[in-house]
Amino acid sequence: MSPHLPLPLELVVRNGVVVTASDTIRCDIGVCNGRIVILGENLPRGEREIDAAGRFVTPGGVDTHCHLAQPMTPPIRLADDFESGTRSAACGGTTTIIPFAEQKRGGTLTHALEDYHARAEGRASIDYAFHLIVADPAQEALNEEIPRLVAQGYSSFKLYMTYPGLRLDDRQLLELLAVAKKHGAMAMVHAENSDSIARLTESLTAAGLTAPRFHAASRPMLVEREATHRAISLAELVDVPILIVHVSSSEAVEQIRYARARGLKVFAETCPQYLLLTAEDLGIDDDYSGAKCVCSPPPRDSSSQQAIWNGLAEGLFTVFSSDHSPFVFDGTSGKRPGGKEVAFPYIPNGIPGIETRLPLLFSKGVLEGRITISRFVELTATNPAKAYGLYPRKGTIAPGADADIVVWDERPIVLRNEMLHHACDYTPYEGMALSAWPAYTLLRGEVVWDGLEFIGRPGNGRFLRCGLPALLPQSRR
Ligand code: DUC
Ligand code: ZN
Ligand code: ZN
Repeated sequence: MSPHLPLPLELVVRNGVVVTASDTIRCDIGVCNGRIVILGENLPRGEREIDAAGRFVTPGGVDTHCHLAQPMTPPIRLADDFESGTRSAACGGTTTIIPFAEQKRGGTLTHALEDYHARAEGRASIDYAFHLIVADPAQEALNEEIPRLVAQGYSSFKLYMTYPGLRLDDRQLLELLAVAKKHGAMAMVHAENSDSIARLTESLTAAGLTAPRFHAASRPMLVEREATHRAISLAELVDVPILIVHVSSSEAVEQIRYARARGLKVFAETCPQYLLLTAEDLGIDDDYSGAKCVCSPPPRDSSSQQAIWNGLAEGLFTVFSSDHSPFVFDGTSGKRPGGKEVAFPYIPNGIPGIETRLPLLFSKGVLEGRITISRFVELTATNPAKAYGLYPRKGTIAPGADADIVVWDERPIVLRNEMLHHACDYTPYEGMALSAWPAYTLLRGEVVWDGLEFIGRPGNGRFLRCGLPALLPQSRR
């Protein structure tokens, strides 16, 4: 035993099968002051003990794409604020999130951040950082504000190629990619071709094709493929890494493969909805319940699902996030704005998934043999932490890391919305058979979920300043 080991240990997680992105080791984990201080066999008794009893133990999940408390145009409102959203995350094994602080056109990023900090303060029960959403790249933002914010720990920004109010043109994208290059930030890109979507939407609605399922027809794979290719090309021109978020389709996967084959530093993220839902979940007739699965990009078909699974298994994807963007189905503030069934262009985009992200991938990916458990850890914790400069404090189980830990319970579960802790009134995965759920989630050594109840505390989540991305070993990025 190391002579410098603080004794007694505050907590020992004993007899687990501890998994990191590279190893699977049967050992105990010793924790002091909320940090892991030792991994070893037969550690001395701790002040508190958790018996992992031979079960898998993985790093707390790092969900680097979720939307909480983001202001919307009334009556539309996101179902989850920082209190319900982080509670839900913790109960599904996630201990760090990076939601978005969205700049409004005419407003500053600094103002957006002040607003989002106030929304999180006193409410978050797990740790959090912020990505910026740059909607108004004026010279002041490009030359002064973004560089200052990157240095202050906001080292990633999302760029939208679609959505009124957010969409950037190619020149603006190039300017922002150049800023990312100069200051070492990570540019995240929402890749869909805006004008194509607008034209298709107009033709569909003019023909009276307004049911939720036509959302998928208004954003076919081609619009994602084209925008993905363009984003890759613009990043190549500037010579900067990018991360393409929520990749949904086999055609976008082809573009990522193309980029990798050219040796470009193009990273990709995907989400559970693109593995487990298809366009049929938006309705095979004009049933409005398909609105529950309206998100962008939309779910595709079984061959896209397979292409995404292949990409996850092979290491083509870097990050697996939830894109949690919850809107209630009933009531007036969500999928039925004002209490009415509306034409698909007016259905708020997004689905809940912050709590189900890890159990879905663990069950359908690891336990059904599609990905290894180390790959699961890499996709859900290690790489997200590296991509946004939070590693090795977050995203691994190693001495010096925060003691953010999940102990897995393998048992049959039928997923029901009533089991979940978000403020949304449905899950798109209702009735799905799972084979595991976290038995414990620990945040900095404190149990926040004990398999039955949320026992975290709003306000206990800490704001994290992100360093520069560290996905590429050979360079500072
Ligand atoms: N698409 C996004 O780009 N963001 C939130 C939800 C969605 O469906
Ligand atoms: Zn997006
Ligand atoms: Zn999103």
